[in-house]
Parts: sequence; C-alpha cells; structure tokens
Amino acid sequence: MVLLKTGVRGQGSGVRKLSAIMALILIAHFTFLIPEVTAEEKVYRINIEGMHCNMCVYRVTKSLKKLKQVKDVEVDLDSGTATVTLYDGEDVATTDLEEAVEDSGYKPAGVEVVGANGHSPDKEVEVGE
Ligand SMILES: [Cu+2]
Repeated sequence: MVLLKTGVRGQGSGVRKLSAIMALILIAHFTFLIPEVTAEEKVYRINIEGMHCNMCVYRVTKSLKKLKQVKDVEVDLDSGTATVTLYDGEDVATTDLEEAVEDSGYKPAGVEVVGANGHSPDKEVEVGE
C-alpha cells in the first residue's frame, strides 16, 4: 500500500505532463475538425453561355446570390462557369440555379455537383429526412 502511494506521488509531474500532451492532442483534433464542418457546404458548377464581359459576370453573380441557400458565387468569364457554394447543410434544385442564370439574361448549359468545397463528390453522404 505504502509503496503504491509513494509510487503514484512520484509520478505527479509525469501526470501533469501527460495532461498537457492530452490537451495538445485535443487542440490538434479540433483543428482537424474545422475543415470537416465546412466540407458540408455543397458546391455546384454551372456552365453558362453568352457571357462576354465583367458586366455579364456581375449580372450572373447578382442573380445567383438572390437564392437564399447561396453563400458564395464565383463566375469565371474565360471558362464560362459559375461556381456556387451553398451554406452548410443547404441544398438547392439545379433548376433553381438554371432559372437564376436565365433571369440574368444568359443560357445555362449544364449544372454539376463538384462536391464539398470543390473536393471529390464521392465524399458526399445523403442524409435522410
Ligand atoms: Cu457583358
């Protein structure tokens, strides 16, 4: 008994060191969790025909941003695409995206899911209602 007690007491600083390591592991763990949270943002890419200049880009961007699920829109004039990022856990009908493009005066030519933040779509999990 006595031996055991002194043994435990002797490890006091060791235990403190261990808690510090545990805390570091926890912090590291949470740091890794952050990208996972944002990975729930769905990203769509829309091919758009008829855009010629920055005014076109502006009009398409403005129209897509009117959708309440849309967090961010990036239109690339050279490739004729709009990359639309939704808010966490939100989804949108591709027809709504196409309508938004049409409303701005341009022609949608296909919508694809490019995954979570542009990463591979196979990571997506359909969650039941
Ligand atoms: Cu233009």
